Amino acid sequence: MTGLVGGEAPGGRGGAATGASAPYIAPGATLGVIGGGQLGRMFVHAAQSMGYRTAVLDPDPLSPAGLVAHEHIRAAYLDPLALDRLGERCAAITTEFENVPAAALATLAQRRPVAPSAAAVSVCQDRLAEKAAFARSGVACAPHAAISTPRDVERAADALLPGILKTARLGYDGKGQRSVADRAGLAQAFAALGSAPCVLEKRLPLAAEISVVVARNANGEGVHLPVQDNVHVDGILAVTRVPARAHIADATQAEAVALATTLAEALDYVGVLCVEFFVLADGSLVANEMAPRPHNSGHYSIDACDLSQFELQVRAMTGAPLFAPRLHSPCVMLNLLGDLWNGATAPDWRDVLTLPGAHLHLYGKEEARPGRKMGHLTITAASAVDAEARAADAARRLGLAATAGFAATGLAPPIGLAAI
Ligand code: AIR
Repeated sequence: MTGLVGGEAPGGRGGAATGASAPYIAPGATLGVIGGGQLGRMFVHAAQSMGYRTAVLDPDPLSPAGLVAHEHIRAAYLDPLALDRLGERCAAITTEFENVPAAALATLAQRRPVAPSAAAVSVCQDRLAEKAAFARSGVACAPHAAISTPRDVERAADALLPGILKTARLGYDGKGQRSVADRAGLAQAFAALGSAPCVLEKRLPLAAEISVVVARNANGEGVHLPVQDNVHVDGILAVTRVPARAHIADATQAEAVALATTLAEALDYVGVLCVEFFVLADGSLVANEMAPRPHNSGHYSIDACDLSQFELQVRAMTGAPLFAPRLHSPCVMLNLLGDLWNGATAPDWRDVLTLPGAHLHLYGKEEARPGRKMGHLTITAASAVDAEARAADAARRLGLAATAGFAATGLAPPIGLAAI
């Protein structure tokens, strides 16, 4: 199950689907996505390569997905005319961003298949609802408390400190999060987050962070990508390795897949769902959060698997057969954040493009801001050792290895090259 392949979800009726009862939407139809960021852009690429027309709803005239779709509806997510037009145009609709209101999906669902459902998305959009869903499925998560008022700040249990204060809604890529050491810090962080409803989570000693991307269709058939081994720097994903490194036991990975599958089934989920887990020192798993869409940690699947998370998103929403993705090349994915840009000037990519197995993905974002995801680089190789060495080389060539916090990724300078 683990190692080089993904698989059929345990307990699911996965693998090649036969006798599917949900309607199949054939190529030629238009598929819609609400949200026009990089995840929407990679969905559009996958849908187009499979012969679908595409429509994107996003207010930003320069949204990465809007720029490449057949049609870009430039309007607010809840604009009734825009939703009407999307519903009229599209045979099925999906989403790509937690900021897309679930109500927009609910409106469209009156008319067209929407995957994932508004109900599933709304659970994933609210950290408290998400933790309640974990609890209902018997999935452990970090000790936590709701913090909505100054009184909650005073009353929070000492045992939750030091902790991390996270806004209950709308946080992504490290946004809406503050590390807090003590109660005074908690009060400051709550004020800094605009006194919005928050969740205080106890800071746990992590041995590793992993994630599982599952895909499930309307017939209840599920598959998953191989488990991702992730390293975050400053709350933003920096590096994903697949296969996971040796300190993440096969049994731990198998358990993560089983838990992610249980959650997808409990939500009666249709589409692509990513569940992030903390691995504690004793190998036990604690669920961190769920994303109701493809995930940054699954981007490697475009270049390293025979079925990508974006193609899975298309297949799940169109009722096409699902098969278990197979990792054909060990890989390391490096995120390319706006910090690498010098003002409006991008790095000179030529140096990194000389590396065999380097797959560069740039999202076409106009403005490079620190911490903003501008692209990613996946290095595929014949062995995990080679992928690791070449990724370290790529990080050095890009100047990534010299950035603050990069040492935490564990990517060592390649043998034979001067220490970074
Ligand atoms: N995204 C969604 N949740 C987490 C992330 N990273 C993607 C989506 C969204 C885009 O990031 O594709 O549309 C927003 O990126 P930005 O840089 O414009 O904030």
